[in-house]
Amino acid sequence: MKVVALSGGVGGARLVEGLSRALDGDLTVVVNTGDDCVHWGLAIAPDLDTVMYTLAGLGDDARGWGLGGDTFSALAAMRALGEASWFSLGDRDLATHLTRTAALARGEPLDALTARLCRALGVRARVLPMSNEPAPTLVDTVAHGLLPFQEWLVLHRAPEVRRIVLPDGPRALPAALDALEAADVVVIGPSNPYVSVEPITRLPGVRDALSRRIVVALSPIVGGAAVKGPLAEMIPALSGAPPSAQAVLERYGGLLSGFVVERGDEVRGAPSLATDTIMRTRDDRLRLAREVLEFARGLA
Ligand code: FO1
Repeated sequence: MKVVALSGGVGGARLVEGLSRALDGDLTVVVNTGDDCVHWGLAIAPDLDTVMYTLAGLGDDARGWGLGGDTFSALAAMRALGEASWFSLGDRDLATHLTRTAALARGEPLDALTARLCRALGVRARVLPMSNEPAPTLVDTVAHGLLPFQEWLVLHRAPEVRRIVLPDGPRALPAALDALEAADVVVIGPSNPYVSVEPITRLPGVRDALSRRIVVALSPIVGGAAVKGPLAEMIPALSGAPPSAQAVLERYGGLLSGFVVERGDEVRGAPSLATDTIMRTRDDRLRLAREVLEFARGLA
C-alpha cells in the first residue's frame, strides 16, 4: 500500500513515525514549510527537522522538536553577545541549519538537501518539503499586526489571531503532487489545520489531487482542548465556533473520506473512527498508525 502523509510539526511527526513502522509499503511524507524562517542568518525548517529527527529516532521526546539530549551553549553565547535568544537552537541541531544554509546558498534545492540529510540520518521514508520555494505563513494578530509564524508562536507566545495569511505564489513540489496522484491513502496527521495543513493543501494542484484519493485525518482537538499548541484559542477566533473535533472536521470542508477522533468526541458529516489518539509512547504511535491504516482500508 502506498501512503502519503501530510505533516506539520510534533503531532504529525509522531504519527508518521508510527506509520513508518506499521507499513511494509512505501511512505512519503509531505511536510509544511510555512513555518520556515531565517534566524542568526541560518535557514531553519522546523517541521522538516521535526519529521526527520522523529523518523530517525533522534528527536527530543518531551519537547517534540529539536534533538534529544542537545545542549544550548551556542544559544547562551549568542545571548551574551546581545543577539536574539528567543528561538532555542540546540548545539547539535545547528549542524542541520548550517548544512541547509550552505546548500541553499549554493543553489541546491530544498528537496534534494532534505533527501541528503535524511539519508545521512538513516531515515527510510521519503520526506518531501511541500515546495522548493519560500512559502512563509504570516499571522495577523490583534495586538501586533502581521507577524512571521515563529515570531507569533515562539517570540510572542501565540497572541490572539485575526487571520492567517498564506502566500499566493509558491508552487507545490512536483514530486509531492506525483506522490499524491499515486497514493492509495493520504493521512493528515493531528496537526493544526490553519497553520500546518492548509499551507500544504492550498498549494495549486494539491486539493485537486486529494479530491481523487481516500483521505483520512486525525483530530488535533481532544475533549475540546488542543493536544499541543494554540489551536483551541485559534478555532473560536477564526471560525466563531467553540474548539471541538467537529469544528476541525468542518474546517476541512469535504476534503476527508474519514476522520479519526478521540473516544467520546463524536462528529457528524464524515465516517469516523473513535479511538485513543494521544501518542504518549512509541507503542501508542504504532498502535494508532495501524488503526488509522485499517480504517482507511475499510473506506477504500
Ligand atoms: N518551539 C518553541 O516553543 N520554542 C523554541 O525556542 C523553538 C525552537 C525551535 C528550534 C528548531 C526547531 O526545529 C523547532 C523549534 N521550535 C521551538 C518548534 C517550532 O517553533 C514549532 O513547533 C513548529 O514550527 C510548529 O510546528
